Amino acid sequence: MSKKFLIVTSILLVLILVLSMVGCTGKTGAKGATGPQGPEGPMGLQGLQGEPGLQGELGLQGELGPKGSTGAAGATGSKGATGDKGDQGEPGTPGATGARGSTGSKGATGSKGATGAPGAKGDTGPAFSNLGILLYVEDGTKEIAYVTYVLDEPIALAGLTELMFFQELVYRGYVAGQVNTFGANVILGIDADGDGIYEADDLDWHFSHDPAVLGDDTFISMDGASIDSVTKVDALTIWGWWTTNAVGDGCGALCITYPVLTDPGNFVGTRLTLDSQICLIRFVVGGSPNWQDIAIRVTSEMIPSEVGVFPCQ
Ligand SMILES: [Ca+2]
Ligand SMILES: [Ca+2]
Repeated sequence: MSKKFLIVTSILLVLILVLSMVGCTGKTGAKGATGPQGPEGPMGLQGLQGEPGLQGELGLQGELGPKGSTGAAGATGSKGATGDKGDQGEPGTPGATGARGSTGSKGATGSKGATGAPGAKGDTGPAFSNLGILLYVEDGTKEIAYVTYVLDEPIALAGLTELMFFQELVYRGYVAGQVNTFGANVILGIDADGDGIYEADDLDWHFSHDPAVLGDDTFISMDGASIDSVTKVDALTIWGWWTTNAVGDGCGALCITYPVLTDPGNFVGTRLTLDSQICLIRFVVGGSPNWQDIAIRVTSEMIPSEVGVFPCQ
């Protein structure tokens, strides 16, 4: 705008100067009438764009808005996962012992059981003649050879009605001054105190005559019948049965045949009674000078429990 204005102004001044120079030569005429107004000049050029203005200041914070209404309740949540198993608790204190209950009534007697089947037949035992036992002593003052038969059930004195055996002289040495003709002796072990146990060590007693080895029991002994070759002996008919005295330190002088032993009158001064029970039977060789370097075989129908020589060698 201002540039266009300068150009118009300059043109006007130049025109005025030229007109002045022309006038200087004549008289100055009358002042001309005012010319008509010139046409409007063209529009000036647009000015350059101004610089950007400075940034305005931050406005003030608005006031707090109104409070909102309460919202609707939320939906129920899903069930939680199961927790880990807890540790085991401490053992509880034992309870007090209960009182003992009353005794129940006695039950009825049961019925008798059925009779069992018969047992199998046992093996046939050895033949009578094969049961011989050889009894040998070198010096009967120091030893006794024996075979023992322990009875399955004790037998009362009066209950022994037979005691038969064979004896055979197998060997006999010559010993100066000794008769050496006795056969085997028989010993009956007696449970004198009735406790069911035979406690006497009758073999030891033949040498010791010590009451202590009898315990509370005793024995009865048959002195041997004489022997020459083979002899059948019915022991209960042999004269010469004896037992210990009541104290147990010597012989009770019976010296009778066996059946008389059942007479209580013969028990005086001994340990025997009518109730005395025989627990075992022995056949023996030895126990006195009457047996020297002699071997005798005895044979009976009883089954031996033990064979040996006392004292053990
Ligand atoms: Ca006894
Ligand atoms: Ca006893």
